[in-house]
Amino acid sequence: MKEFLNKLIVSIQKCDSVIIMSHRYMDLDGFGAALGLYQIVKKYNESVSIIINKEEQDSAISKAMEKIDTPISFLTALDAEKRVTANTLLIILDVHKKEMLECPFLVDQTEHLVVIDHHIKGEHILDNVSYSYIKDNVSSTVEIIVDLLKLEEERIGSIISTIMLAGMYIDTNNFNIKTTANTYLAGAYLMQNGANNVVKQELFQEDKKNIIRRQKLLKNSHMVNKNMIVCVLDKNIYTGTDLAKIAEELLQFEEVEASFAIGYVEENTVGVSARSLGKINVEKIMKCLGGGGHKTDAAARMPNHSLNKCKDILLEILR
Ligand SMILES: [Mn+2]
Repeated sequence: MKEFLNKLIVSIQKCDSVIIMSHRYMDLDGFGAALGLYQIVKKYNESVSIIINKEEQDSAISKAMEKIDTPISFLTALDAEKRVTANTLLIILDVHKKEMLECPFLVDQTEHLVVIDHHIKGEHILDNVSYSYIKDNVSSTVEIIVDLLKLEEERIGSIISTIMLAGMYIDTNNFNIKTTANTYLAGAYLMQNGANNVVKQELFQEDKKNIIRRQKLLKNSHMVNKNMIVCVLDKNIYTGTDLAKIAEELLQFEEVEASFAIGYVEENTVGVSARSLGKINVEKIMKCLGGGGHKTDAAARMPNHSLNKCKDILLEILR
């Protein structure tokens, strides 16, 4: 890791500017990691920005952004496209597949590409990466960034520490999945830097109506093969985040090793969100539906399909 950090610092100093980018539908792990890394980059290069997408923003990230009390340069995809040159260092966080990036086209516009990720390496890895740090035994990208911050002996503010801690909570399902001694040490470091659990909870708070609506939908779920659960939503249109949250909640049910939430995300387009505790590879299953993702966390979108038809196809694959 020390070697990686030294290399990264050289790249940061050598390049004209640095752009940090995560995956589409960025989550708090990607966002927290970006904010933490920003603190390191800023020390060596003043020209650093983080790409955000306000149109598809997670409500927790919108709340987090309102709380940030230090100047951070955020860019839209459009701004980034104007800003990027062949001598821009593009650092990609929490993802290593081109098709999942917030702005996949940026990758072809620079010669300096670094990836930091904690997902199991799949096919379609970005091909023009200069070098990378991909460790799939680490809980979250935030955990990797905390280790870099420790090496740099860099202190971070209370709000950013809180957002980073929230990212760790998301990716570990409250320190239950992929959690090691080092995960707790990273959490401890964030607490030492002023992370606040009350503020963290505020980031996760949601509209009461939303939560109740989701809880009601959980009733429409049934077990498949004794270790998987499928929840079929009603005919209303839901967001990808709704589906993901339902799939996550289903993992709390006894005997469930993998969960699937299926519902309309647009008229005539059905979305499926899948989660696994680790044994069942849901990426493989989502690939059969034309989707993708990671072993424990994947999704698919099926245009021109009815909900019933999609449910039947999914059940066929599961059985
Ligand atoms: Mn992550």
